[in-house]
Amino acid sequence: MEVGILGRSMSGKTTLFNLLTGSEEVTGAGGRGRSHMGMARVPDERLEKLAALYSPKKTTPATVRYVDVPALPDEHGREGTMNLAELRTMDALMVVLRDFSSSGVPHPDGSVDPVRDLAHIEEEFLLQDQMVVEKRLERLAKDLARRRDPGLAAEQQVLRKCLEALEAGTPLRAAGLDGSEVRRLRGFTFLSLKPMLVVVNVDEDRVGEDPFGEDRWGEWVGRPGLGFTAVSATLEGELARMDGPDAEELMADLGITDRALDRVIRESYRLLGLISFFTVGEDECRAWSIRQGTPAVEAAGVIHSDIQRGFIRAEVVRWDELLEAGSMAACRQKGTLRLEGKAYAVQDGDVVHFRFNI
Ligand SMILES: Nc1nc2c(ncn2[C@@H]2O[C@H](COP(=O)(O)OP(=O)(O)O)[C@@H](O)[C@H]2O)c(=O)[nH]1
Ligand SMILES: [Mg+2]
Repeated sequence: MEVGILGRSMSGKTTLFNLLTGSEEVTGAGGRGRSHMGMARVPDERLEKLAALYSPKKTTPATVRYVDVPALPDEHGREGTMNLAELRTMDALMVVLRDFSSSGVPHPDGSVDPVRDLAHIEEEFLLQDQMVVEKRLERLAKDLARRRDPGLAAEQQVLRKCLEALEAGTPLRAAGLDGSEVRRLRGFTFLSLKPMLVVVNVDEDRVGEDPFGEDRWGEWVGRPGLGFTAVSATLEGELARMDGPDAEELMADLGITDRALDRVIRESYRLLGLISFFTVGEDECRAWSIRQGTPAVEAAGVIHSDIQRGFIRAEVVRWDELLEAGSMAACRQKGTLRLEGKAYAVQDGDVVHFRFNI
């Protein structure tokens, strides 16, 4: 599962990518053109508390994989078109919008306007998706004239619904498609269907404010499949370079209680449709990523294919019930430890011990 980072050049993509993933890629004009991949750890208080109970040798959080996808350079080496081919391969997108005023950093359009920049990107996505839909519908009409094929007819029906939405300026995320329709569309890798996190990179002195309360954001906030968060890449960089206590002092001075980067990662994870279950023990406490609704036997396979193959049952307890009881054995005595079968849909926050036999 990958999140592609996109946006205008000099909006802070690479700065944020480095902070999220602990990378050291070149920022500014020098870093243009090439994309790079890195992993961010998903901050999770539940895992930290479980680790405090078990004092394991190793604690392994869930991760989100980010790809910094800059625009393709034009023939003069300046910002060209979006790298749509690469963005199409991503599971979710994170668009970085410049809302900081620094005169030292030129905006490619000469003025700072994050809502305009977002609208341009969305328009381009709609246009690209519409071209794909129209081309496919033409082909389908020809094929269906030659032979009736129920599969193709169903595809045509879904694509007509898509075309109607796109012509009305509605991204496919918000087109009211149901699960089976979305599955049918998977092969098209539509850009406007991808969940998207909108990250507004604000001036340092505005970190305490909520920019999305402003009128200009009104028509965007609350749209399906979109998440919104504000960060100051500069401030996050300063906090990252500080020791824990110093960082906390600065945050207290600024009146902020949580780290914007943590919010970005958690929100990315949510938009990817991922939830975490935990395994615990003296060797390792670990968070594992699954999609909502994953049956226990498949969740077992995320850990190891042998555990999936030899699955007998899952012993499950909620993370907070385990913390309260102090051990799996105590949960068993209290009756909070459940025995679940293959089909059990593993829940976010479940601590699972798989019984298996190979
Ligand atoms: N003042 C200010 N400058 C920033 C901020 N974020 C990034 N920059 C600067 O803007 C320039 C472009 O940043 P970069 O991350 O390379 O942008 P990219 O082209 O989107 O990858 C660099 O010189 C950064 O130091 C910010 O929040 N505030
Ligand atoms: Mg860059």
